[in-house]
Order: sequence, then C-alpha cells, then structure tokens
Amino acid sequence: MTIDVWKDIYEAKTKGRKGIAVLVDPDAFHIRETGILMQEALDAGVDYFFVGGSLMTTTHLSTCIQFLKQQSKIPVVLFPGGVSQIDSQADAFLLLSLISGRNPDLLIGKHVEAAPLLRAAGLQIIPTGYMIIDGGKPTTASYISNSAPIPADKPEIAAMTALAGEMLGFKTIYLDAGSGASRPVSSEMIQAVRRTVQTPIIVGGGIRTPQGAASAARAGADITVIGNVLESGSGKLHSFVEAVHSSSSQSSLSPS
Ligand code: 1GP
Repeated sequence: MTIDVWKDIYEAKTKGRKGIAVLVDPDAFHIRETGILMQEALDAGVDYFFVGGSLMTTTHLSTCIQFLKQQSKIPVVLFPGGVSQIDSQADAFLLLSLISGRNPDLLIGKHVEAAPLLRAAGLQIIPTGYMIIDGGKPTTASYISNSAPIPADKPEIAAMTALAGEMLGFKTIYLDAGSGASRPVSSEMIQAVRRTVQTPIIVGGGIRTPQGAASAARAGADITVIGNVLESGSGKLHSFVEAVHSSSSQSSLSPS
C-alpha cells in the first residue's frame, strides 16, 4: 500500500503536530541491530524512517528498505546523497536541492540525471530546499557537497535562503547541521526560518538529547531527525519521541 507521505507532513504541520524521523544509515544495516531499532521505533511511535546518506560505501540500500517495509508500517522516506539512492520500494523521496550552497550539480545537475529514474520508479517526490548549517566541524555532508555551510550565527542568512527556496516552490525546507555535528542547528535559527516561511521545516544533525529534540520542535521544526545517537543501541528512542510529540502545539511560534 502506498502511503501519501506529503499529505501526512502537510496535515501534521497544519495541525501543529510535531513529527520525529529516525535516520537509518544503509551502511550500518544489520538484520539484528536494524530489527531492534525498528521494533523500538514501532513501540515508541516514530513517524518516519529517513533512509540514505551523503556517502554510501555498501550496496545495502535496497535490502535495508525492503526490510523496513516488510516489518513495519512506518513510512520510509529516501533522504538521498546521490542518484544511486533511488529505490521504488520507498514511500517518498526528498528531492534535495542544496540551496545553501553554490554547487550547480547539487542545485540542478544531479536532478536532471535523476529525473528519468525517478519517473520510472514512480516515487512520491517531495521537493526540498536543503540547507547545510555549520555544525562546529566538517561533516560528510559538508565535505561531499563541496559547498560552504551557512554560518551558525547568521539566522538571517538561513531565513532568506529558506524564503528564496519557498518562492522557488520547494515544499519543505531541511536545516541540517550534518550527521554527527558537534552542535545542532540553534533554536534562534530555526525560529528565524519558522517566522519567514510557511512550508514544513525539517531539522537534524547533532541532536543528542530528548531536550535538544524538544527544543528544535518548539522552535519550529515540524520534523526532527535523529540518527547517530541511536547507533549505539541506547534504548533512548522512546524519550526522544515523547519529547518531540509533547511539543506539539507548544511551539514558541504558532504554526501558520
Ligand atoms: C543528518 O539529520 C540527520 O542529516 C541526523 O543527524 O546523525 O547527527 O542525528 P545525526
């Protein structure tokens, strides 16, 4: 059964319902560990699995998505690092355009290569203005993208970049400090973007505590993404989900 992920994201945003996504790195896919994470996600009420990575060093993507789809009803959303990360088994595809950078390949080039493959795959496409924010150290995303991140203390640059992205027609804006960032995107920056655009906002990178996840949600993130912190099998997922879900309709700025 196909899940209308965009409808779900849009309706949640409209109702002020905050969502949480778990980033699953296909390179780290193992039936046992991924199975445990998946069961924890089901029990806790995770809203989405995001699957993908800036650099993939294995060929586990398809097996990983198949496993998640067979074992759970949580929507699987591709969060691709390249054209090779297209898989028709997923429910939706974040078509990322790196609007914080000035690398033409990641603004439009790769998308031209991907377009016929995406059409053939029949995936739901969610055009996403993707913004890399300085997270205190170089991350795989910032290195591989060959682009300068937005300085962490310049919320106005983030806000105007997001506004331009919205004007260009992107349906969501993704603020990413990069997986494993030393510091997450600040509440101040999320709030500045929230005040400026109507689109759903996705925030991730370097969020390590339930409090950090709740701060992002309250500042205006409609979907908060966590990845790294779960890789050690910490058993903490439940508290992250609770922190984000209980921030629903308590944002410091009401949803527009
Ligand atoms: C990166 O938002 C994701 O794109 C997740 O980051 O792995 O640091 O949680 P972490």
